[in-house]
Amino acid sequence: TSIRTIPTEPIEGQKPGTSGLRKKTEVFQTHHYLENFIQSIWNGIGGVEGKTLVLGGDGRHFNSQAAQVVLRMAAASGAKKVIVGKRALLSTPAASNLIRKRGADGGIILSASHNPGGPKGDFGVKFNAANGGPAAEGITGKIFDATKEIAEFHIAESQDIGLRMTDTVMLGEMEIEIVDPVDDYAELMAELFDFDAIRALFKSGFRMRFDAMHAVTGPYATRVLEETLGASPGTVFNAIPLPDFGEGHPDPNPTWAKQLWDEMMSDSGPDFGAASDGDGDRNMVVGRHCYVSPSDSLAVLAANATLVPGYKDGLKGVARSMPTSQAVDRVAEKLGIDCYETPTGWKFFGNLLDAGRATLCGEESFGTGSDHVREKDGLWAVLFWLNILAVKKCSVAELMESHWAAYGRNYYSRHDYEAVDSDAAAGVMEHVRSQLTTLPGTSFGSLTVAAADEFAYDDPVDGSRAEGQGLRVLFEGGGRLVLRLSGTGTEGATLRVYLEKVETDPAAFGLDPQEALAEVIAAAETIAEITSRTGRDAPDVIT
Ligand code: VG1
Ligand code: CO
Repeated sequence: TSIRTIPTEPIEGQKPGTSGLRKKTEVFQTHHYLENFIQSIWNGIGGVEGKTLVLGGDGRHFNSQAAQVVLRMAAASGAKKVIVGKRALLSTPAASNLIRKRGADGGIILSASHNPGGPKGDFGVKFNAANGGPAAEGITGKIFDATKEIAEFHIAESQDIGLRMTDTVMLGEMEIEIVDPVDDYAELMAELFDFDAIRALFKSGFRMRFDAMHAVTGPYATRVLEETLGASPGTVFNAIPLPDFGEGHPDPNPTWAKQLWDEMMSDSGPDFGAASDGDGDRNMVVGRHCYVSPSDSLAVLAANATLVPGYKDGLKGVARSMPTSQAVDRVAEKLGIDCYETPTGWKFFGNLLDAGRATLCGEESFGTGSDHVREKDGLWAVLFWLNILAVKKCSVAELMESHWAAYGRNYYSRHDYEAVDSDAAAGVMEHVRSQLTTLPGTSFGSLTVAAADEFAYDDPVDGSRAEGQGLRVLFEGGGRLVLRLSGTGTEGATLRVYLEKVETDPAAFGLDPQEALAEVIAAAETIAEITSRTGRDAPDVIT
């Protein structure tokens, strides 16, 4: 195999965001765009010579072609081996698991996660480190620096490698091991959960629906839920991964998983519903007539963790991203364990998990995970719920009611304003920032501001500091208003407004969150002037 060195020039804007580099697919397909970024990853991590990497993606448009480029570039730069999922597929948590299990030096995940795919959709590339987790800020910073200095890239000349069968082949000196993308992951799930109990639950007539959203979790969910645990055939729907996700938006929430939602809100609906996103790291869980907010889900998993074999000895600690509701804080308090508050993005949980300070982590954005891998994990969260329900033998609604009765209810919602003019969105943030010192003591209806700040995080493990991680307005009594700009979008800016209110009166546990949060929502509008500054009179997505 001959190796070609091709001169190139830096391309602007290749800065990794909350979770890797995401751009329109057609941008990734323009001349040398992908090659520049991959070479910059190699350069930013000190080269890949002699290293073993894991490679896979969520199957979206351009996944296969991009995987071939990564293979040729890994070979050209002297990588020893690449372990790649069959058809270049790997869910994000499965990739994380493979990196750890095989002791690989890192991995490349080809995904834009919950963003739509297809020729007109989005594509993305993420680098995960040897711990299996998304590269920390120090590394993504070096990768970004490398994108600004790149002058050439190296690529092996070769025909496309056949990835349709498990096999081991060579590309020049580099070994390529093509593995079944589901096997190792399914094994890990069987170690963590009581599969017999879940099997018995399905046998007893418990009905479930899992919306794989035509994304990567289809094969994983079908194997584990239907083939291994005995859920009836057809439990998993939209199960075949498609390059454009069936023209859908692979984001598991009430808006985009509409079919599942409608089934769950019907009287004759199944007992339990779940959905996962493009790359399989997000989850939504819903009971019949009972939506579980991701923040509440994290709290429920923490409170019931010892019912599950993998966590029977208890939790070392828990962690949540700052905008995630404080429901899990109440549980940690009761359990007498530490609760960490990190910036948005899974990369901030890595050190806490590695250091054994936290066992469970979660984000309000439908992300939950544990120290079994270093990514959030959609199907894992669903199995955790099934295991708890199998032990407690109650409905999702009953479980939520008893949880709130014990801990109180943190009403929570996120309002997203998508593809907003970037300057207008920056204006909203600046306007709120300018009030941070004057807000404390001010009242909005019955709400009084106790404190306001811009969130910064000092990592307790390595001492690194992350600043500018969201604006917080904290109300007396525990309510909060948080604003931040998305770091995963590819069009204009997405403004995220996070709303929380703590309710301790059992008589008020049954409200619609939007009603319960009305005062916080009104305060957000007054403080942030969203309507007048963005020209939007309602959010695009409410979760
Ligand atoms: C969003 C979520 C964040 C999540 C990230 C990646 O980021 O808010 O909690 O970690 O997506 O999730 P942002 O910057 O757009 O708010 V995934 O499943 O899209 O990789
Ligand atoms: Co995802």
